[in-house]
Amino acid sequence: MSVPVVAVTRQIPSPGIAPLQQAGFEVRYRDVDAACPTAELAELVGPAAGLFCLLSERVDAALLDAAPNLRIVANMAVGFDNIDVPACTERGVMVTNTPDVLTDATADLTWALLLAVARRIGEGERLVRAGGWSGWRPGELLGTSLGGKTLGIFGMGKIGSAVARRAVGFEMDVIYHNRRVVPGSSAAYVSFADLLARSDVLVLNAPSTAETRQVIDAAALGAMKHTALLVNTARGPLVDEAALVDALRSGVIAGAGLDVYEAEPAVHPGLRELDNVVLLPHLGSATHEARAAMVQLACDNLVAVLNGELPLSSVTSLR
Ligand code: 8YV
Repeated sequence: MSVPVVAVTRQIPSPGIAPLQQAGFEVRYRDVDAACPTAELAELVGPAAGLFCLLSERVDAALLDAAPNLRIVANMAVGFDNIDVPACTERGVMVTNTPDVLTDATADLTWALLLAVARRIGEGERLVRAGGWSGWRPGELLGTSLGGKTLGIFGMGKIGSAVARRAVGFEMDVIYHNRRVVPGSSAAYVSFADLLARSDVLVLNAPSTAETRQVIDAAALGAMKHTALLVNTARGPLVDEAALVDALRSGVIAGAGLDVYEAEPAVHPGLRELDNVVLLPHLGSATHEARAAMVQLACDNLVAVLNGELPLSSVTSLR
């Protein structure tokens, strides 16, 4: 029997490709710390039965047609908006993702960003680093206290729920809006209009889909409190970035913390000019522990499917 070929699109952290080699696969490893250009991707994946890919690679019908032996696309991410799932399903290709193992890391980062915005940590750090700090002043860089304020969560899945759990320690009231009510949640379900109107801090934790695209547009921003803060650690397309720049410039809302952008790695130039926004380079799951577990889970999914077993975490269910 021939050995299955697995293509890995870019350099991955420890444990790397070891689990795939241990499984006896032939690994085509593009050991480069940069996204794989489209033309190179088709060449890399051509003979593969399994594809290990990341957010940075677009898996579409054209790529699938260039890889007729493909049986599984294992995305090293919980989000899978980079993959044309119906095109995979039509061709009998399983799609898997890496949920759970990054939930806490992403919820922690959401809070890091939330606190950075509320307490103006970016501005303070820049002041000290630039040598511009002249000593303690009672009115310097005053931020917003969180206790007793309302945290609004858009998207109450695993990450949204983990963000909500952390709010207890900050003594915030938590409300949320979701496609459906989440049984057993201690947070209160509200309409989207109420979420916008009542949140002192609005956190986005929903996937990027046709329904969530630009859910935060000029009208939504206009419905928020002037004192409100927006935090996005989900996906950039949930926010109309140009409208957000206008809202931050004109005081429609008070501040924002962004880990994700509409057209990564591009960042709207207006955002970089503003002091009331904290900008991170998509660090949600960036801990040694979470990334190692993501690599392992993506590899485990590949091993399972290529050995004729069910994957541990699939996006599609193929018959
Ligand atoms: C990943 C993420 O780092 O899992 C996701 O959906 O956004 C991040 O945790 C990134 O997608 C890597 O592919």
